[in-house]
Amino acid sequence: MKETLKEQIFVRDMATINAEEIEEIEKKELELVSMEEFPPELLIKHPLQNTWTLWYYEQDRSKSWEESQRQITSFDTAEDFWSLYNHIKSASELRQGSDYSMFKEGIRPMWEDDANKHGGRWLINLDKKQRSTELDHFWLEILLCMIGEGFNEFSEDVCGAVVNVRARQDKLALWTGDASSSQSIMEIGRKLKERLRITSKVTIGYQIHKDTMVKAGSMTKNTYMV
Ligand code: MGP
Repeated sequence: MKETLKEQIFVRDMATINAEEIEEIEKKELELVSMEEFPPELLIKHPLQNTWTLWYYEQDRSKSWEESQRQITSFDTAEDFWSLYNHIKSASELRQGSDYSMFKEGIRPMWEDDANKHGGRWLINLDKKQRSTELDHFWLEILLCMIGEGFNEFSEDVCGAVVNVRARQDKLALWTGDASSSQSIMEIGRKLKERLRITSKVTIGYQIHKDTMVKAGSMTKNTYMV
């Protein structure tokens, strides 16, 4: 039974999938599990501390950057995270110029949001060959670290994460809400490097959104580094 459903669920083009479709797929899956008569305790989902929203951005010259950000769906259990993750394209399969963003519910993945406007991001630049070796696994690890509140007492400062798939170089970023909170930022940066197993020889930088916003051609300066 399950096989049949799996066969029907193929990786969808994120430009066309919508929240109702995802809900429908999840409902069908749950019905199948119930039909196999698992005891009810095995059907209880594991709640997450926060509700998270997945966003998708695709370049569209007829729309503004902001209008091109599409809210896909929100989830608040571990099972619903995996259900979503398993049904969408991996980051490395996205069209170049696209982004995925995953933010706490209520925070838009943009500098202008109240939760982001005083914040910044830890940025990881990948070189071209890392798209096939590192991108998907780094992105998944960042997502798991966020939804599992893996930054310990500093998890509250985390707003979300973004992956930019670009011809020049792909980028991964972890956004935090208060660029003046140096202890929290440094702890989050250290944890991020540890979780991704980035060696101490490689340095990553934290950039304040206000600096990124106004950069003109040149690189944004790093306010913190680990
Ligand atoms: P980008 O998608 O973050 O990086 O920003 P990319 O494509 O690698 O380009 P680069 O500038 O880093 O080399 C691309 C452009 O999208 C920005 O220059 C802005 O015009 C727009 N943009 C990106 N972000 C994250 C925002 C945002 O938060 N708010 C608004 N208004 N525009 C944004």
